[in-house]
Amino acid sequence: MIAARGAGVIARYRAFLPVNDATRVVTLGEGNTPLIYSPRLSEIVGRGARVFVKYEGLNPTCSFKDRGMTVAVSKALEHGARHLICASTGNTSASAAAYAARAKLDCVVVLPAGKIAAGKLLQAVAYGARIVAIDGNFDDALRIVRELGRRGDFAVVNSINPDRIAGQKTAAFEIVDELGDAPAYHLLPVGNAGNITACWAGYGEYVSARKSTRTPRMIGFQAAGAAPIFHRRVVEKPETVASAIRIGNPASWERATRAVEESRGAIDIVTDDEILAAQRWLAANEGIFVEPASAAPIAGLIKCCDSSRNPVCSLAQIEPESAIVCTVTGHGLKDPDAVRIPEIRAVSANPDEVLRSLER
Ligand code: AN7
Repeated sequence: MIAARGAGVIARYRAFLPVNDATRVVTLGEGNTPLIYSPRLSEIVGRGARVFVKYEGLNPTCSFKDRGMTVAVSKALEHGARHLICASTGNTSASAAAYAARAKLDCVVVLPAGKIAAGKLLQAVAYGARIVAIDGNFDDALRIVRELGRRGDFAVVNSINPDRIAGQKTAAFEIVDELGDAPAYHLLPVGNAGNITACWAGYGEYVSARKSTRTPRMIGFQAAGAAPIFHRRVVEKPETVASAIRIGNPASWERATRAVEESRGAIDIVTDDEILAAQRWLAANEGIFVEPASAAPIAGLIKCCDSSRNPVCSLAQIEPESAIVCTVTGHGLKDPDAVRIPEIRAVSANPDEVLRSLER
C-alpha cells in the first residue's frame, strides 16, 4: 500500500530505505514536491521536448536536504545519538536544525563565517541550533566536522553519512512515479555532489525493482568559479554568487564522476551572470522562484541548447518528445540578497497618484 503523500518520504518509500521496526521516524512531511511542466523551457529545447522543474524549495525547510535529513536523523536517534553535527553552506544546517528540534536532539552547525545566505542562517537560529562560524570556507568546515565525528562525540549528518544519500534518492522515485518512466535527461546543480550521486542510485534501484525501464543521463552543473569536478582538480578558493555550491573539494566527487560516466551524462559549468539571469528568468516567466544555486541547471539547460557555446552536452539533436527534468534545489526566499530590490518611492494614498506612478 502506498502511504499518504504528505506523510514523508520514509512512509512513502519505506521498502527502499534503511529503516526497520526499531526506527522511530522523524519527519516533517518532506518530499512529494511538485514536478512542474515548463512550456517556455520546452519551447527553448524544441523538438517536442517536455521540460519539467522539480521544485524542491517546497520541502519543509525549503530545500531538497529534508529528504536525506529525515532518514539521517531517524537513524541517528535509533543509534542512540544525542548530538548532531554538520558543516554547511546553509541548507544542510537549516534542515539538520529543524529535524534535530523535532527529535529533541542537540544540533551543532559549523559554518564558513559570513558566507551563509540570510534566510538559511535565520532558519538555523529559529530552530535552535548551536552555531559555530569558522574563519575558513565550507571545505574547512567539513574537514573539522569529519574529525569531530571520528572522535565519537557527534553523529555527522552531512552527505558523507550514507543515510542522507539514501533519503535523497527518493526524488528520483517521485519523478519516475509521476512521469511513468525515467526522463531522458536529469539536470541538477552540483556542490558536494551528494544529490547527483543519490538521484543516480535511485534511478538504478527503480530499474532493478522494475518500476522503470531506463535511466536518464545525469547532467550536473557547477558554478564557473567553483568547478572542481569539471576542471578535475581541487579549487582552493571557490567563488560564486551561488553560495550553496561554493565548494572546492566535493565529498562525493568519485561517486558523482561514476554516476556521470555510467549514465553517459556530463558535468558542465555556468557563470554567475548566467545563473542570476536564469534565476530572474524562471521567476518572471514560470513563476518559480529559486535560490541562485538552483538556477544553475536552468542556465545549464539554456546553454546546452546553444551549440555556439560549446556545451559539454548538446540538446540540439535530442531525441524528439524527450522528457527532461531540472531539479531546482532551494527556495528563492533563502537568499534575499541575491535579488536587487529597486528603490520604491511612496506616493500619496489615492488612486490617481497610484496610476500616475505606474505611468512614470
Ligand atoms: C540549494 O547545505 O552543501 O551537490 O551544506 O544547498 O548534493 O551538495 C548544499 C548544497 C544544490 C548542491 N543546491 O548539492 C550544504 C550544501 C542547493 C544546495 C546544492 C546545495 P550537492
